[in-house]
This record gives sequence, structure tokens and C-alpha cells, in this order.
Amino acid sequence: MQSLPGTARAVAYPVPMSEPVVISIVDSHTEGEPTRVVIAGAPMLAGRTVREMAEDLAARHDWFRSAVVCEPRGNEVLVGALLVPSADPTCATGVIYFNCAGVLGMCGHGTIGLVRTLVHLGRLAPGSVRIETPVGVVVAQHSGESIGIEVANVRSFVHRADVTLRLDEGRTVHGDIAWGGNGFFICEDHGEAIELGNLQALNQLACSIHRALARDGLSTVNSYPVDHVELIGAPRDPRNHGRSFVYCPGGAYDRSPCGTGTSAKLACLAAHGTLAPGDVWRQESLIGSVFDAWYAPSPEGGVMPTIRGRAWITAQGTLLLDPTDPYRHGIVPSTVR
Ligand code: PYC
Repeated sequence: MQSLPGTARAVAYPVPMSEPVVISIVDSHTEGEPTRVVIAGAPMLAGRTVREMAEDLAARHDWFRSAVVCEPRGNEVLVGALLVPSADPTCATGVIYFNCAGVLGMCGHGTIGLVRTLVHLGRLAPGSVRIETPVGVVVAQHSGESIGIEVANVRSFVHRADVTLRLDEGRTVHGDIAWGGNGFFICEDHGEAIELGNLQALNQLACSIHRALARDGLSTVNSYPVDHVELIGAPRDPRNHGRSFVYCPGGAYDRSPCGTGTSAKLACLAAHGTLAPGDVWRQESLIGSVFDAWYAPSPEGGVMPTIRGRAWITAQGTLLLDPTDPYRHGIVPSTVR
């Protein structure tokens, strides 16, 4: 087991905050999807497990989440990653992922971006590293030579197969509700071209599915909502197996093939008997980037998925929150007049 020298250096912020807040970050993208890792300046979180700390972040320090990932410093595509201590002695660190809508369960592209960031900072030697997330332990592997990073994700499974969803427009779609570290509705009978030129129609349909899922109160494990919509179509590149449009909570589509979404898709393929253990599924994103993915059956049901993708560092810097700035905590409902 590797141990990481230091989680994000945490600060006990006074309330109200009258001093400038300084947050160190490293930005990367994983197959097109951005991740912002917080290196220092995070608030001290209460809790023993990463799940408890994620609950504390959401309950008491939501300003920090929105300051890091919402406009004007971030955008709705960006995923933040906050390193926190892990109480699990087999884990080198814990991590909490979040975006403009709130805290996420797990994030596959984010874990690949996190590993690339730790390598960039000289904090991670080649090999494997166990990381505690709010929804379980994941194991990341990098060789130091190739830029491909593998993530063995949490157990993934079909929660409800072949769900019929009636949309507000009167149209009906079918799909599986599956868990891959976040909750997904995975749909193939959508009738839309999975192409960037069709983005408006894809967004409209995914939004409508998202509304119907919320209206029907559909959830997955531990009451996690089904808040990601994954539309699957034929791949553009014949070397690949499927092309995905993944709509995330907050309203942006995933530029990568979505690590937790690809894991949930593997669970569906395994449940339907269309992909054998160990066989590689290559999932394209809307921009054509690819994750390789495969699974082993889980003794508890469902699959233990592994995804592989690449990440690159895009920026390293400091976020400044000026106490006189009305939007220092981001443009969020409470700051909009
Ligand atoms: O890669 O798992 C993922 C992910 C979730 C939300 C955005 N990306």
C-alpha cells in the first residue's frame, strides 16, 4: 500500500469569513472531461468515514463546493476532487467528488484525473493505490510508463431492469436502472443520433428523462437518486462497441465516456448475458474519446468493473475568494437576484 504525503491541507475557517480565502488546485482532463483537485485550503470536515465527511461538506461547507466548481471560477462540466484522510488502514487516501449540483458518489474520470495529478505532483509512485470514496473503496493502477490509468471501481449492478418511463411529452422510453458508483438510467430505445451535431435534441430528451425519474421518485442503493441519464447508440469507430451520451446532474453532458456510467453499462451487459467476464467493452463518448472496460463477476451479484482511460494536466494554480466579492462562493441560487 502506498501512503500519500498529505491530504488537502485543511483550514478551520472562522464564520463569518472576513479574510480572503486561498485554495490551491490542479486541473486536468480525462478523455475530455475536466477534474479540479484541491491541494490545500479546504475546510476541516467532521466525520470518521469519507461518506460522513461528504455529508458534512454538503451540510456545512457547501460554499466551498460552489466556490471551487461553479461559475465564475468553474462551470457545470467541471468535477472537483477533495482529498480527505481515510480511516481505512488499507487506503492511501480518501476523496470526495462534487460538481455544480452537489456531492457525487464516485467519479471514474475524476479518479483517473486524480491519479494523473498525484503523479504530476510527485506524490504517487507507479503501482496500485486504494482510495476510499463515499460509496466504497476503488483501486487505481498506473505503470509510470503508459499514460493509461486503470480504476477498479465499486461493485456495479442492475437495480431495476427494463423500466418503462412515461415522459411529460407523452412519449415512453425503456431502460435499466443501474448502479456504477452513481445512479444511471441507461436507455437504448431513444431514437436519437449520438452525435455532437444533435446535442440540443440529446439534452432535451435527457432532461425530460431526468424530470420523469425525479417525478417517479426512482432511486438506487442507499436512496441515491437516479440522477445520471445514459443514452447508448452504435459506435462511430468500428473498433469500439457503443457510443454514449451521459447527462450529469447539473445539466452538462460528460465529455468522457463516464467511468461510473461505463461501469453501470457493464453491469447491464453482464445481466443481459451480452458480455463475458474479462472481455473488453470499448465505450465512446459524444466527442469520440474512449474508455476500455471489463469486469469480473461479483460474488454478491453484479460485477466488479475496471475502466481504463488517459488524463492530462491542464493547469495548476490558486483560487482567490475576495470577501468583498458577492460571487466569491459561486453563482448559485442564493447569489442570483
Ligand atoms: O466519470 O464517473 C464519471 C463521471 C461522473 C460524472 C462525471 N463523470
